[in-house]
Amino acid sequence: MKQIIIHVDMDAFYASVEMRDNPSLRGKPLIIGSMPNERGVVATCSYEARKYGIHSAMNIKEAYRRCPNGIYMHPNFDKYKAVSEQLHEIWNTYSEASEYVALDEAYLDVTKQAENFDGAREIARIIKRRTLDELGLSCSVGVAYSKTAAKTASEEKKPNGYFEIPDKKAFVDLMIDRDVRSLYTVGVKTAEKLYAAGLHTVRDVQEKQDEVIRLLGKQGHWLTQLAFGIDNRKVEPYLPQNAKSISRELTFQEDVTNEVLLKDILFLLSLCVENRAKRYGLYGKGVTLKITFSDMKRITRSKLVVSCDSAIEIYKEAVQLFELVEKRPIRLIGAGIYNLSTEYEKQLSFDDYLQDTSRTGESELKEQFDKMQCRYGLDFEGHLEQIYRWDTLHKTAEYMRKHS
Ligand code: TTP
Ligand code: MG
Repeated sequence: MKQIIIHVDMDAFYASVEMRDNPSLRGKPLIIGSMPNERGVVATCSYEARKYGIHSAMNIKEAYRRCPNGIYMHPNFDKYKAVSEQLHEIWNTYSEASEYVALDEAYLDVTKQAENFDGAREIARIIKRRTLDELGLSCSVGVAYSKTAAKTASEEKKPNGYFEIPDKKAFVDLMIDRDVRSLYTVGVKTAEKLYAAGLHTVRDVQEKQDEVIRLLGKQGHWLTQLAFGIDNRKVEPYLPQNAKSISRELTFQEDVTNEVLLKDILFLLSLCVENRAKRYGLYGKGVTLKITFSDMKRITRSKLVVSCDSAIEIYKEAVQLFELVEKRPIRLIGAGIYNLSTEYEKQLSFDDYLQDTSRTGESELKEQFDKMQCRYGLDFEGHLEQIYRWDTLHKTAEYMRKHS
């Protein structure tokens, strides 16, 4: 079936929102992420900052070396989330199905509404216009016959871009002499494998299909299809229960060995996970613990549980997993739930008849809050909103680390 797909992607999203709300930041190299004196990375940066070679996921120290005069800011996720919801309203007006890929990015199936590429061009124009007029933000839009081509098109003229790729031939003509990296889903590691085998361009992938499949297996098959512009995937509307997991993690400014502190942090992370799970009405049938040690070795431990969405349950399971982990200095710790479902599944034991009243673990929760108040002198229970926020959670954790 013929499809017409729009891919929308906001320009320098977090940075643009901050510049919109604070005109003194406009036209300057603005870097959103960690602070230069902290550990961490760049989330994104303004196009002015990109001139210094700064990009998403770059170590913040490296960014600072390149641009010491830049303006550095922590992200404000609550704000970006709110903007994202306003964007969804605009996008949903014009599409049959909207697949949100990130806060600032979506695929829109406009096959019906647009009828043809002229119609899609008009929808794209309206979306760009409304995004600017109503939200004060610019975006780049691609219109194409497939998801990959639409994504490629939206990147083609960034920022504030518009580009069309009407059919496979147009896609192949555009891509044929480009580096394999320009085929989306080819990351650094895959590219290295291809380069090592002498395959550099999309043309090489087209001409040496067997070789690509031999090197990369299933992914190789998908790549050879892409090299010919073949991608029949449909736009999958976002449903919260399709999310694979809900988790939160935290990187310390200095490595931590204190187990009491680490468990207390697991409790705060569990509160954040609960908050998100409840917002979407989701239960997890598994709990995960994630750790990065000081030498960057990463581990994930997980455990199947009865349906769970409460902080105290997540916390208790995560602590059990934690007890089994080797004791070494820890750089990052995270907790989460997976195997999500919108249904609460009751256990089949007799105890469960009592469950609806005892399940929430009210008294255990209270006890944990009290213990932590004694340890750190902070009223956690009265400041849950701050715990849920990434930036204040970070500050709280650092305070706890210094006072433990
Ligand atoms: P992107 O759309 O990849 O980047 P962007 O919108 O900032 O810039 P561009 O104009 O190139 O599209 O990601 C959207 C947001 O997601 C970005 O503003 C910040 C966040 N993000 C991270 O936090 N870490 C990352 O590594 C990336 C890539 C993005
Ligand atoms: Mg973007």
